[in-house]
Amino acid sequence: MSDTKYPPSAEFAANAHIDAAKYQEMYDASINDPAAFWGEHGKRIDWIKPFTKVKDVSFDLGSVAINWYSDGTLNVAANCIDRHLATRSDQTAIIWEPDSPDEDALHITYQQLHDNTCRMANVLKGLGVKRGDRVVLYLPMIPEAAYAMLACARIGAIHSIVFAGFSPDALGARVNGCDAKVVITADHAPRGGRATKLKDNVNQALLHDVDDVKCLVVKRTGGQIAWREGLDFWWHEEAAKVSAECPPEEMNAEDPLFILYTSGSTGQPKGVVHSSGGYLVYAAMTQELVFDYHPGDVFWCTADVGWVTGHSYIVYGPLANGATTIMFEGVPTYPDASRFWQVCEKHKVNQFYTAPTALRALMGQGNSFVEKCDLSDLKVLGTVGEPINPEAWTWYNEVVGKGKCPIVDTWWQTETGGHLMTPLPGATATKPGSCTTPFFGVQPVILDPTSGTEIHETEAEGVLCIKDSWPGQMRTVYGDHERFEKTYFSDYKGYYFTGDGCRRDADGYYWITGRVDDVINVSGHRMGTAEVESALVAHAQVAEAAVVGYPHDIKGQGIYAYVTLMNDVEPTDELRKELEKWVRTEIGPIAKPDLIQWAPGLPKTRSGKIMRRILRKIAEDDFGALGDTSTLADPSVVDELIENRMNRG
Ligand code: 6R9
Repeated sequence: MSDTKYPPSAEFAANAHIDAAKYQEMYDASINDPAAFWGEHGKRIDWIKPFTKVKDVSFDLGSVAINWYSDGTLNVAANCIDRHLATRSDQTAIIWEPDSPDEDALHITYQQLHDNTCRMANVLKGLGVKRGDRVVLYLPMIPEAAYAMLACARIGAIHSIVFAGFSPDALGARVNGCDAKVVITADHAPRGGRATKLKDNVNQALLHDVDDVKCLVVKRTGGQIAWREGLDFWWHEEAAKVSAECPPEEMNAEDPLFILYTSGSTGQPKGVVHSSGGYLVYAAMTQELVFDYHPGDVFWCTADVGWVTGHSYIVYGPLANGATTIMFEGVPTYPDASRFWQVCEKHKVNQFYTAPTALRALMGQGNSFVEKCDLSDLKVLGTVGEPINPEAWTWYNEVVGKGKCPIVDTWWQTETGGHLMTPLPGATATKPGSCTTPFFGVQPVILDPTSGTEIHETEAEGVLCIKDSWPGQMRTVYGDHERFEKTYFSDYKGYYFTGDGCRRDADGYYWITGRVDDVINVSGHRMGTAEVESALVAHAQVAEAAVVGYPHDIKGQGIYAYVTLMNDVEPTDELRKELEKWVRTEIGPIAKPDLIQWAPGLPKTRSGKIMRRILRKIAEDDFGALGDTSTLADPSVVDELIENRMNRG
């Protein structure tokens, strides 16, 4: 880990929203009087009925309740669209860049965004969607995804986006899980030159017990699809029948804006619920200050709207600020490894926000792909999703940013709604690999994992918790508040538990060391090992499975599965391929195991608990120090597993 510091240039700091002195002053104010601080910043957005209460929060187990601005009313879509129309109706809100560079980009103005969102809202109403109903979005990265999100917000419906890379089964579980009224999808989703048959996936998902769910279909490619007469509707046909005006519903600040499923350490993914008021204040404020966004800038977050990063930093944050935001349908390496940089040049991107896994993949292709593009408009570079290794950081800084663009390494989670720890580009001297210091109002604490007590020394290492609430915090797990309390507030009483391990250095800088639970981070995407295991054991020939992460050059972590087969089943390469395919169809391509090791036995304690610590060590090819194995029921299985390990060097 490097301790070299990279301070912002004096010129950058002078023109930034926040410099070092201002950061300190505002941070102190945010901690000393949170109600006054957030009361002031709550005014960033427009309220129909202004709030009088700012914060009403309890982290006490049994009565966890998180409320911000709770007597205020607003409409999120009106904040992201209508309030800009007087001054920016002709300004581009969304630049859509298609998968193939041969297809034209679209520039969608705020007025067009208004009209299309209203049409979508009216179509949804026509399909019977009412305030409080759930709508599932299963869409490519196309403008209709933003219209659909904002249309739900406009009529007070709750959206739940399912990443288009998820399988029909995963989609079905999420449609069922929130009892959705309508699914919005597209015929096919082009990505990296290949097309996913989204509508067919929806049909398969709805074969279960929700086959009366209506489906609104966007025509993206005109590809072949199976139609369910009476249940399926073309977006372009319905849009032509409705008005481009739809009055925004007056919503309470605490009314849910969306549900987003995310992986945890146990069981199936949980539906993270975000609020309307607090979430929007927090997304808007972080988008402006963390990226030092100024009016007229072009902002590009390369995430997919299926992840929280896309929610907060493609749609809600930028649009609440009246920004120009890019929505990119493709992948970084198609048609070749210069795609990102060509898009930056073409649209004169000022702030660019991506994931370390993408940077590592592109770095491996050599500098020429970057150097042939004009990146002179770039001002700020951001990363998110996993710790960034200093090599990738340095490459990003020197080759992409030419040493003149501050890098903001933003640490946050689906649960947090927006950035919690991050540099501010005009204020913070960065260190490669550190997410540096907390955002306003955020109080990170490091706890001793065994005693659960707070470590007060500056230099510390342990589990990362947050002491008090911030407006963007998730409010509950959809339909299961008890699970919310148990997951985040029960291990360390009185704190929000992040699930991450963390080190604080002598300068008070924070370094995320990775998950301390059974969640692995594959290419910046969260995967519960339990989910992959339950997919594997659902296969008729699998008796038992244990899944762990291991270091992977590009993905950060790869998925390593130990599989015990049923008696009499031959372990063959064919079966290995079949299991890989099985997991792809059960969950989706991102869950496919990278390595599958046949395990005649798994190391278990006498009480039957799988000793994952040992499996992790073997998967890491670091079995010299396995620690105490004396509690194992049968220590000999370990030698067998080491002997046949799949990751060698
Ligand atoms: C936004 C997002 C959250 C988990 C989080 C942590 C890891 C995210 C990071 C980072 C180190 C960063 N993580 N950003 N680790 N440095 N800058 O990624 O949300 O998908 O919920 O993942 O990702 O482990 O706990 P989500």
